[in-house]
Amino acid sequence: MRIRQNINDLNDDTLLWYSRAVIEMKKRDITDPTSWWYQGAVHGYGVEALPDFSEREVWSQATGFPPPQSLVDSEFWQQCQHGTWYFLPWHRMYLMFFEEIVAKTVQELGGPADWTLPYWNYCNAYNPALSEREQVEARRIPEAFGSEDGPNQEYPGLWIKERAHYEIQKRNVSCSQAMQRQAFTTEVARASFGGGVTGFSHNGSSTGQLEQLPHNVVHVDVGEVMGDPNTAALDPIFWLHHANIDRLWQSWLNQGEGRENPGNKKWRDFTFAFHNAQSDVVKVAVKSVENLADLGYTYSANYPDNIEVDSATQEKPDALLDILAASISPTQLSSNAVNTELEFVPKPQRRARIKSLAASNKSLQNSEAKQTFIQLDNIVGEGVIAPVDVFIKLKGRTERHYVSSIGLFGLSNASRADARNNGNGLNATVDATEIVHTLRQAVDWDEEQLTVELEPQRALGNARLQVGRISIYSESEN
Ligand SMILES: [Cu+2]
Repeated sequence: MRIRQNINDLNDDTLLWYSRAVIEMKKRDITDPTSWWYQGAVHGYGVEALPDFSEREVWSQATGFPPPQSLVDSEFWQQCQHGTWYFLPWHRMYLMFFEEIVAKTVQELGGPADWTLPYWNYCNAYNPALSEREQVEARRIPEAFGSEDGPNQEYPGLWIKERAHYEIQKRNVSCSQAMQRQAFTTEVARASFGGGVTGFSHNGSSTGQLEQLPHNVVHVDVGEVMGDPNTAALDPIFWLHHANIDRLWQSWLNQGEGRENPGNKKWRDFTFAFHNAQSDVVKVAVKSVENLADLGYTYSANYPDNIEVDSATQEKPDALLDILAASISPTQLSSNAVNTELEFVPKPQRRARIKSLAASNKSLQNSEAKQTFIQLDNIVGEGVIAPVDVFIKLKGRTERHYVSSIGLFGLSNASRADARNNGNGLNATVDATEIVHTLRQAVDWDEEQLTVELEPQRALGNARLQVGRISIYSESEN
């Protein structure tokens, strides 16, 4: 049984052999399924010149570049599943074959036979059992991967020039919002744990909470190569980030209380094709990877119970949601905060009335709070954009209230209409239940004064970003 370890707890040669294997795999030709380049292209491939970032510049470093077009268009490249309920199982399979290929390479180089992928546990930035210093360390790219100043001399294979940040902002590594979700998938709101029901979805828009935060947000906070799905898997830290996401899936199941994988045959029987370490094609069904117990590896630790979930509110996956308000024109983002006023649905047409609760709900328990979601649709743009913070604010007031952060991973792909994408952009849902519940209890609360504010965590540079529609949904009264 392989045990995937927390990278900050390692005290053996795992990273030394990882570094050597990366260097070896980079020598292999881009057409070789066991090469670093081919493995990266299984996730995504593109040679676009984006504002502030050139995919071509990254890919042109590959041995054997440019690849034959037949390979670019094959059923093995550009397969990553995003914005879909296949996000978790596809990435699990991807990691398993990658780990097998690295392990075989390590062995060929004279290393141990049981090389195992470690995980990067940034969730520990919130672990109260750790010291302040350890919490900060948890959300920094581990030092073996180098720093802003260059590679770590002992582990040259683990460095990549194109990273925007080594220290991830604390709000961007919050894992508890995902862990508290109860439904793996839900058609009511897109705020599920594992993503919405879709078919094969290379750049989908039914993103689950685990995929949104921390997954997407960490991708775009590291930025550059990691911030673009067409290059992300070329950064050696990618695989440790995904090992942590894979671990959180199992930890979520272990929490019980009704948390389970979809029983739907469409999910369970869906198959994906990969190459194993012998370069043979292997077809894998989702149901064969849904439980770690069947897979021959496990993690050294689960997501710990001492990290408190953000909210004490009770999720009701079956609740009906009514639309309360929506923006009437697209919101153009700039590097500064942008406030969007919303048009409220006329009251007779609205069943969920936040205001009607205002007077009486001071005594309401959190568990009785009405679920409220902010939905951002049709997010289009170009470039690798920093995480975007979402706030709510009452008109005429200066204080704003943080709701969550979103990462627009895959923005350029999703905004471009071509054979693989419809060009409608990305969507994101954030859970505003807790903050709206608190605000409702304020004396002068008036729901119709509610505005949504969006602010990128860093300047946009030459990148551009537009949110087509912002809307608020709340749980129906009946
Ligand atoms: Cu990813």
